[in-house]
Amino acid sequence: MDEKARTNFSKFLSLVLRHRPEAIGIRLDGQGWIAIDTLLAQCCAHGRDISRPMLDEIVATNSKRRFAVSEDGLRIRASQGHSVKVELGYDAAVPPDVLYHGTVAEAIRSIRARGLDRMRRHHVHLSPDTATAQAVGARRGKPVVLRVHAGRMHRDGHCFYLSANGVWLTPAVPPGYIDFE
Ligand code: HQG
Repeated sequence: MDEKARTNFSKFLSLVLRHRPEAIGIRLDGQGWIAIDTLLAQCCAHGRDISRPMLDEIVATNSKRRFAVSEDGLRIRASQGHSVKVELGYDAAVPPDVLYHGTVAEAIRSIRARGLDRMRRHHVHLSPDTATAQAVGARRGKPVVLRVHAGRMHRDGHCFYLSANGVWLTPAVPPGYIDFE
């Protein structure tokens, strides 16, 4: 598979494993898992002919490790980023003192007023380093990176989770924990 085909299929997988499983007639379980056999059969039935080795290649090479295969090798799910209702079951974790959020200038006024909102996802997504946050913001325009005082938030009783692919998740970040300069 070339890079373009992999990206293309990875986007399709993100769509069905995070947002629109019904687009290919599958149902995710409560934790977001689907049997790989079922997934591949339904992909095929909807004009996407993907073999198991191709799927494994995408899981292994995905730059953000977006997808996780169960230990028995039978099921797959997205590690984070869902808009459909799932309970990923990550344990609460203690975050580092500072985490970063990549956004764009247009969003700053609203973020100053009401903090970071999870918008259409389950959580606000925070990155452990500025380079990742820059890349996240750059998806929408010229990136602006905000510093989030995660350690202080946690001490104040806010919950944090660490996804299987290293993204920090929290329900919301009030404006008092954000550095805007
Ligand atoms: C912004 C990608 C106005 C927020 C990335 C962001 C990440 C506000 C947008 C992952 C706001 C939501 C998540 C407020 C937040 N007012 N705008 N109060 N609060 N926003 O895509 O963090 O490729 O849902 O700054 O790499 O951009 O999908 O979240 O710009 O890891 O694997 O509202 O998605 O990963 O956008 O990205 P998103 P995000 P994947």
